[in-house]
Amino acid sequence: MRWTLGFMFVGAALVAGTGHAENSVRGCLTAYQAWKNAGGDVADCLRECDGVAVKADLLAQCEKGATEKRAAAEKEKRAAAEEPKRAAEEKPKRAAEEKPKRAAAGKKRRAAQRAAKRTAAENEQRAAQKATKPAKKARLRERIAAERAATAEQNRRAAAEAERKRAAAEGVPDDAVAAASMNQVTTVEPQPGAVLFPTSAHRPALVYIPGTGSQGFLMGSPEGEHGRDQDEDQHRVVLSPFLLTATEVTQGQFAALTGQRPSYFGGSDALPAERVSWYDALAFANRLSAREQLTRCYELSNPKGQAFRGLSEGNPGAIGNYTVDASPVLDRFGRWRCTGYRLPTESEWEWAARGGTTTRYWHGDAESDLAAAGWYADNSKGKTHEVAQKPRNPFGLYDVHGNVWEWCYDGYDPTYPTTKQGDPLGPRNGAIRVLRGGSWFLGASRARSADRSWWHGQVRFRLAGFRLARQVPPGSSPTE
Ligand SMILES: [Ca+2]
Ligand SMILES: [Ca+2]
Repeated sequence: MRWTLGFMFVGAALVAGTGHAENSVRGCLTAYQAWKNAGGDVADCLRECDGVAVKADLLAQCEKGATEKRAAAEKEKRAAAEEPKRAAEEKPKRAAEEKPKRAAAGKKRRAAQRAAKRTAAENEQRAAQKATKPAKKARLRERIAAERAATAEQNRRAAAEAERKRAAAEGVPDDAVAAASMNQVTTVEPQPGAVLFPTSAHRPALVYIPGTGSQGFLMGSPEGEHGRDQDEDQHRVVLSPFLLTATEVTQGQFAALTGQRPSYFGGSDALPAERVSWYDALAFANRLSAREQLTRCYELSNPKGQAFRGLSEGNPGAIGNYTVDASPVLDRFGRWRCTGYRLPTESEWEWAARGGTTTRYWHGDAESDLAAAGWYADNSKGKTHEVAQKPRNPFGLYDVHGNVWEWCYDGYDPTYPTTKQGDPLGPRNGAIRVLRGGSWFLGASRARSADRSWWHGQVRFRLAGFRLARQVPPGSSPTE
């Protein structure tokens, strides 16, 4: 800065041309102004003008400038010094100003949070309501099912009561008497195949089928058996003794008991009854039980609670809309409680058909053995044959291979149990029922002792008939 002043001073001196002192004063004044304008120190100003006759106003101006400058500096200093204080003073003020703002913001935030919470709660509630809807539906379904079951049970009881009254009128002993008599011990063990009850007008002769003993028999076929199916896995089954009709129920017997001739083939009463459904077979069994003053083995009723008696009450020849409830009459151990007639179970059928053998047919393994023992596709000439035209098996049974296919009680389950079974009933429910032994229409594989087949229980077709089983009455003795 000093050089500037010097320059200005020299410049002013050159411009001035009159009187050294006057020029010097003006020069100093000018320089001072310039100096001051440029922010220079007053002390410097005075020094620069030192030695020159400085007028009082110049000094005063210098003083004033210096004072102003100091004041400005001091003000600035004070301001700087006061800044923290001011800030400190302003802080609570600002805080006071901001407090309501913050409070408002907090309030807003909390409200938003509450709203979010509420929304979440509402969503949860709605979700819960949604979730309970299916549960409500399920409960409703359950209630409807329970009501239906109750109605069915009511109907069943009504039908059972009606049947009981009818049976009582016909002189049939009630179940309690029958059950008590069944608890008596059979003292004489009949020979396998012994005829315990001879043929009657209404049914074939009944032969004695021995029990298997505690080791059971091997049900099913060995893996290498020719014509074997996948559903024949071998497993042990223990069976109690029972009675079985020596032949299929004949057309004559069916007509004698029911007054009906549903069969396709004709010409002889000794032909097996066919075109009877599984339900018809059960109804026939119940009717035969009543006829012989035995207790029935099935509760058969339609949804209206009316007893089902077979054929004429059904839907003749039709596949379809049977809704007969076929409940077996069992004790609390799941065993037959009845003294009357029933379809053999699938395992009873196989045990009886084998007659103690393990070959494909009871007569042997070859197809010629089948031809010797039964009527099948290759020797039947396309029709059924009078029962008992072929030799009987070791348990006294005719036509277990071929002639008519035989309904068994069991529902069909393609998977056999793997554990040892005792008097198994098989699946009790299901529209599909087991058929055994092949028929006049079917090939050699279907006629095997182990073959399992099935069809809808309500179907009536010319391939299928049945034979009946019964408990061994106490004290039974052979009639021949
Ligand atoms: Ca047969
Ligand atoms: Ca099969």
